[in-house]
Amino acid sequence: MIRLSYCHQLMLTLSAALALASSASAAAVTQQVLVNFDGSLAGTTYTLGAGEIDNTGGTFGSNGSASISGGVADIPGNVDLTSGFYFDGPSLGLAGGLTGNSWITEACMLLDVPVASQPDGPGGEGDDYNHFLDIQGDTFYRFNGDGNNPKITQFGYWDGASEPTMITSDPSANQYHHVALVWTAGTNSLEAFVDGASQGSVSTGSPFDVSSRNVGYGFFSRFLNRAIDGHLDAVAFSTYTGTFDPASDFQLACVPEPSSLALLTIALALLGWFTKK
Ligand SMILES: [Ca+2]
Ligand SMILES: [Ca+2]
Ligand SMILES: [Ca+2]
Ligand SMILES: [Ca+2]
Repeated sequence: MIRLSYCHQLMLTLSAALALASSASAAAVTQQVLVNFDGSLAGTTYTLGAGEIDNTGGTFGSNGSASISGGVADIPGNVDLTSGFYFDGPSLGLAGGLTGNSWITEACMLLDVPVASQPDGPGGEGDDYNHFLDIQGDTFYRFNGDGNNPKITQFGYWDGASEPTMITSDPSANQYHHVALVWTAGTNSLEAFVDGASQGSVSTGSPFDVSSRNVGYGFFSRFLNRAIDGHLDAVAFSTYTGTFDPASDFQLACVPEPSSLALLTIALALLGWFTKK
Protein backbone atom coordinates (compact mmCIF):
# COMPACT_ATOMS: atom_id res chain seq x y z
CA MET A 1 0.00 0.00 0.00
CA ILE A 2 2.74 2.41 1.02
CA ARG A 3 4.80 1.49 -2.03
CA LEU A 4 1.84 2.13 -4.35
CA SER A 5 1.13 5.37 -2.54
CA TYR A 6 4.73 6.48 -3.00
CA CYS A 7 4.67 5.47 -6.69
CA HIS A 8 1.53 7.51 -7.06
CA GLN A 9 3.28 10.51 -5.51
CA LEU A 10 6.28 9.96 -7.77
CA MET A 11 4.05 9.80 -10.85
CA LEU A 12 2.33 13.02 -9.79
CA THR A 13 5.70 14.69 -9.33
CA LEU A 14 6.93 13.45 -12.71
CA SER A 15 3.76 14.50 -14.52
CA ALA A 16 3.92 17.92 -12.85
CA ALA A 17 7.55 18.27 -13.91
CA LEU A 18 6.73 17.18 -17.46
CA ALA A 19 3.82 19.61 -17.59
CA LEU A 20 6.11 22.43 -16.45
CA ALA A 21 8.79 21.42 -18.93
CA SER A 22 6.52 20.94 -21.93
CA SER A 23 4.19 23.93 -21.65
CA ALA A 24 5.41 27.48 -21.87
CA SER A 25 4.42 29.49 -18.84
CA ALA A 26 1.45 31.74 -19.49
CA ALA A 27 3.19 34.55 -17.64
CA ALA A 28 6.88 35.46 -17.61
CA VAL A 29 7.70 34.60 -13.99
CA THR A 30 10.78 35.83 -12.13
CA GLN A 31 11.61 33.94 -8.95
CA GLN A 32 12.59 36.51 -6.29
CA VAL A 33 12.58 34.43 -3.10
CA LEU A 34 12.45 30.63 -3.10
CA VAL A 35 13.10 28.77 0.13
CA ASN A 36 12.59 25.04 0.64
CA PHE A 37 14.02 25.25 4.18
CA ASP A 38 16.97 23.13 3.08
CA GLY A 39 19.29 25.83 4.46
CA SER A 40 20.15 26.61 8.05
CA LEU A 41 19.21 29.06 10.79
CA ALA A 42 21.70 30.74 13.12
CA GLY A 43 19.63 32.86 15.45
CA THR A 44 17.24 34.57 13.03
CA THR A 45 19.70 34.57 10.11
CA TYR A 46 18.84 32.13 7.35
CA THR A 47 21.56 30.72 5.10
CA LEU A 48 20.19 29.51 1.78
CA GLY A 49 20.32 25.84 0.85
CA ALA A 50 21.24 24.48 -2.57
CA GLY A 51 19.04 25.90 -5.32
CA GLU A 52 17.34 28.44 -3.05
CA ILE A 53 16.94 32.11 -4.03
CA ASP A 54 16.85 35.38 -2.11
CA ASN A 55 17.02 38.42 -4.41
CA THR A 56 16.68 40.74 -1.39
CA GLY A 57 20.37 40.30 -0.68
CA GLY A 58 19.88 37.99 2.25
CA THR A 59 17.09 39.59 4.30
CA PHE A 60 15.03 36.38 4.43
CA GLY A 61 15.10 35.21 8.03
CA SER A 62 13.10 34.02 11.00
CA ASN A 63 11.54 35.56 14.08
CA GLY A 64 10.54 34.24 17.48
CA SER A 65 10.75 30.49 18.00
CA ALA A 66 10.52 29.41 14.35
CA SER A 67 12.93 26.56 13.63
CA ILE A 68 14.00 24.26 10.81
CA SER A 69 14.44 20.51 10.81
CA GLY A 70 14.68 18.08 7.91
CA GLY A 71 13.86 20.70 5.28
CA VAL A 72 10.69 21.81 7.07
CA ALA A 73 10.05 24.94 9.14
CA ASP A 74 8.15 24.65 12.42
CA ILE A 75 5.96 27.65 13.33
CA PRO A 76 4.98 27.10 16.99
CA GLY A 77 2.35 29.83 17.37
CA ASN A 78 0.82 27.83 20.22
CA VAL A 79 3.87 28.58 22.37
CA ASP A 80 5.25 31.77 20.74
CA LEU A 81 2.99 34.01 18.66
CA THR A 82 6.00 35.96 17.32
CA SER A 83 7.26 32.95 15.30
CA GLY A 84 7.54 33.11 11.54
CA PHE A 85 9.66 33.94 8.49
CA TYR A 86 9.86 37.16 6.47
CA PHE A 87 11.92 39.22 4.06
CA ASP A 88 12.32 42.92 3.36
CA GLY A 89 10.16 43.81 0.34
CA PRO A 90 11.89 47.04 -0.78
CA SER A 91 15.22 45.17 -0.89
CA LEU A 92 13.97 43.46 -4.05
CA GLY A 93 14.67 46.83 -5.70
CA LEU A 94 11.54 46.72 -7.88
CA ALA A 95 10.58 49.99 -9.57
CA GLY A 96 7.03 50.75 -8.43
CA GLY A 97 7.42 48.59 -5.34
CA LEU A 98 5.15 45.64 -4.66
CA THR A 99 1.97 47.60 -5.40
CA GLY A 100 3.25 48.47 -8.89
CA ASN A 101 4.34 44.96 -9.84
CA SER A 102 2.35 41.78 -10.29
CA TRP A 103 3.43 39.03 -7.91
CA ILE A 104 2.73 35.56 -6.56
CA THR A 105 3.32 34.65 -2.91
CA GLU A 106 2.89 31.00 -2.01
CA ALA A 107 3.63 28.41 0.65
CA CYS A 108 3.33 24.71 1.30
CA MET A 109 1.60 24.79 4.69
CA LEU A 110 0.54 22.10 7.14
CA LEU A 111 -1.63 23.08 10.11
CA ASP A 112 -0.82 21.15 13.29
CA VAL A 113 -4.33 21.83 14.63
CA PRO A 114 -7.58 22.72 12.82
CA VAL A 115 -8.38 26.35 12.01
CA ALA A 116 -10.85 26.52 14.92
CA SER A 117 -8.04 25.57 17.33
CA GLN A 118 -5.35 27.92 15.95
CA PRO A 119 -3.82 29.98 18.76
CA ASP A 120 -5.23 33.26 20.07
CA GLY A 121 -3.31 36.14 21.57
CA PRO A 122 -3.87 37.13 25.20
CA GLY A 123 -5.34 40.57 24.55
CA GLY A 124 -8.99 39.74 23.83
CA GLU A 125 -10.87 39.47 20.56
CA GLY A 126 -8.70 41.96 18.67
CA ASP A 127 -5.68 39.65 18.58
CA ASP A 128 -7.45 36.41 17.65
CA TYR A 129 -5.81 36.20 14.21
CA ASN A 130 -3.21 33.99 12.54
CA HIS A 131 -1.70 35.24 9.29
CA PHE A 132 -0.13 32.63 7.01
CA LEU A 133 0.52 34.95 4.03
CA ASP A 134 1.21 38.62 4.71
CA ILE A 135 2.36 41.27 2.24
CA GLN A 136 3.61 44.54 3.67
CA GLY A 137 1.11 44.85 6.48
CA ASP A 138 -2.37 45.16 5.01
CA THR A 139 -2.66 42.36 2.46
CA PHE A 140 -3.48 39.06 4.09
CA TYR A 141 -4.54 35.43 3.97
CA ARG A 142 -5.38 34.57 7.57
CA PHE A 143 -7.55 32.94 10.18
CA ASN A 144 -9.80 35.47 11.89
CA GLY A 145 -11.33 34.80 15.31
CA ASP A 146 -12.10 38.45 16.01
CA GLY A 147 -15.84 38.17 16.57
CA ASN A 148 -15.84 34.83 14.73
CA ASN A 149 -16.29 31.64 16.74
CA PRO A 150 -15.13 29.34 15.25
CA LYS A 151 -12.42 31.21 13.38
CA ILE A 152 -12.87 31.84 9.67
CA THR A 153 -10.33 31.66 6.84
CA GLN A 154 -10.22 34.98 5.03
CA PHE A 155 -8.16 36.96 2.52
CA GLY A 156 -8.24 40.58 1.42
CA TYR A 157 -6.48 43.92 1.59
CA TRP A 158 -6.83 47.41 3.03
CA ASP A 159 -6.28 50.21 0.52
CA GLY A 160 -6.22 53.03 3.08
CA ALA A 161 -9.97 53.62 2.95
CA SER A 162 -11.73 50.30 2.44
CA GLU A 163 -11.01 46.62 2.97
CA PRO A 164 -12.68 44.04 0.75
CA THR A 165 -12.38 40.50 2.14
CA MET A 166 -13.62 37.04 1.18
CA ILE A 167 -14.16 33.97 3.33
CA THR A 168 -12.72 30.73 1.95
CA SER A 169 -12.99 27.14 3.09
CA ASP A 170 -10.63 26.11 5.89
CA PRO A 171 -7.47 24.23 4.89
CA SER A 172 -7.62 20.87 6.67
CA ALA A 173 -5.09 20.08 9.40
CA ASN A 174 -2.29 17.50 9.35
CA GLN A 175 -1.67 17.54 5.60
CA TYR A 176 0.17 19.94 3.30
CA HIS A 177 -1.80 22.45 1.29
CA HIS A 178 -0.56 24.86 -1.35
CA VAL A 179 -1.76 28.35 -0.38
CA ALA A 180 -1.18 31.44 -2.50
CA LEU A 181 -2.09 35.06 -3.11
CA VAL A 182 -1.68 36.60 -6.57
CA TRP A 183 -1.61 40.36 -7.13
CA THR A 184 -2.36 41.78 -10.58
CA ALA A 185 -0.95 45.29 -10.66
CA GLY A 186 -2.77 46.37 -13.83
CA THR A 187 -6.20 45.88 -12.24
CA ASN A 188 -5.24 46.20 -8.55
CA SER A 189 -6.82 42.83 -7.82
CA LEU A 190 -5.93 40.12 -5.33
CA GLU A 191 -6.80 36.46 -5.95
CA ALA A 192 -6.40 33.61 -3.47
CA PHE A 193 -5.67 29.97 -4.26
CA VAL A 194 -5.77 26.75 -2.22
CA ASP A 195 -4.27 23.64 -3.80
CA GLY A 196 -4.27 25.44 -7.15
CA ALA A 197 -7.98 26.26 -7.09
CA SER A 198 -9.10 29.90 -7.12
CA GLN A 199 -10.92 31.00 -3.98
CA GLY A 200 -12.08 34.23 -5.61
CA SER A 201 -10.61 37.69 -5.97
CA VAL A 202 -11.12 41.12 -4.47
CA SER A 203 -10.36 44.65 -5.66
CA THR A 204 -11.16 48.20 -4.63
CA GLY A 205 -9.66 49.52 -7.85
CA SER A 206 -6.82 50.97 -5.77
CA PRO A 207 -3.54 49.36 -4.72
CA PHE A 208 -3.04 47.89 -1.25
CA ASP A 209 -1.77 50.09 1.54
CA VAL A 210 1.90 49.59 2.40
CA SER A 211 2.15 49.90 6.19
CA SER A 212 5.20 47.66 6.56
CA ARG A 213 8.29 46.72 4.58
CA ASN A 214 7.91 43.04 5.38
CA VAL A 215 6.58 40.06 3.46
CA GLY A 216 5.79 37.27 5.90
CA TYR A 217 5.03 33.56 6.05
CA GLY A 218 3.33 31.82 8.99
CA PHE A 219 2.78 35.03 10.95
CA PHE A 220 1.94 38.74 10.73
CA SER A 221 5.30 40.24 9.86
CA ARG A 222 4.06 43.83 10.27
CA PHE A 223 3.90 43.46 14.06
CA LEU A 224 5.84 40.18 14.33
CA ASN A 225 2.92 38.33 15.95
CA ARG A 226 -0.26 36.31 15.15
CA ALA A 227 1.66 33.11 14.28
CA ILE A 228 0.04 29.87 13.17
CA ASP A 229 0.57 26.51 14.85
CA GLY A 230 1.88 24.60 11.88
CA HIS A 231 4.70 23.79 9.50
CA LEU A 232 5.98 25.21 6.19
CA ASP A 233 7.70 22.91 3.70
CA ALA A 234 8.56 25.75 1.30
CA VAL A 235 7.74 29.40 0.57
CA ALA A 236 8.17 31.46 -2.60
CA PHE A 237 7.69 35.00 -3.83
CA SER A 238 7.80 35.74 -7.57
CA THR A 239 7.01 38.63 -9.85
CA TYR A 240 5.43 38.19 -13.24
CA THR A 241 4.39 39.95 -16.41
CA GLY A 242 1.70 38.76 -18.78
CA THR A 243 -1.35 36.74 -17.77
CA PHE A 244 -1.08 34.57 -14.67
CA ASP A 245 -2.01 30.92 -15.19
CA PRO A 246 -2.49 28.85 -12.01
CA ALA A 247 -1.87 25.66 -14.01
CA SER A 248 1.71 26.61 -14.82
CA ASP A 249 2.88 29.70 -12.96
CA PHE A 250 3.10 28.59 -9.34
CA GLN A 251 6.68 27.83 -8.33
CA LEU A 252 5.93 25.32 -5.56
CA ALA A 253 4.42 21.86 -5.84
CA CYS A 254 3.27 20.64 -2.44
CA VAL A 255 3.71 16.92 -2.99
CA PRO A 256 3.96 15.25 0.41
CA GLU A 257 7.48 14.05 1.05
CA PRO A 258 7.62 10.47 2.29
CA SER A 259 8.75 10.27 5.88
CA SER A 260 11.97 8.43 6.73
CA LEU A 261 9.80 5.63 8.17
CA ALA A 262 7.93 5.40 4.86
CA LEU A 263 11.23 5.34 2.96
CA LEU A 264 12.52 2.56 5.22
CA THR A 265 9.30 0.62 4.67
CA ILE A 266 9.66 1.07 0.91
CA ALA A 267 13.30 -0.06 1.04
CA LEU A 268 12.37 -3.16 3.06
CA ALA A 269 9.45 -3.94 0.74
CA LEU A 270 11.71 -3.64 -2.32
CA LEU A 271 14.35 -5.82 -0.64
CA GLY A 272 11.70 -8.45 0.07
CA TRP A 273 10.42 -8.26 -3.50
CA PHE A 274 13.91 -8.68 -5.00
CA THR A 275 14.95 -11.50 -2.65
CA LYS A 276 11.81 -13.49 -3.60
CA LYS A 277 12.72 -13.36 -7.32
CA1 LIG B 1 -7.23 36.80 22.30
CA1 LIG C 1 -12.31 35.08 19.25
CA1 LIG D 1 2.99 22.82 16.51
CA1 LIG E 1 11.16 21.64 2.34
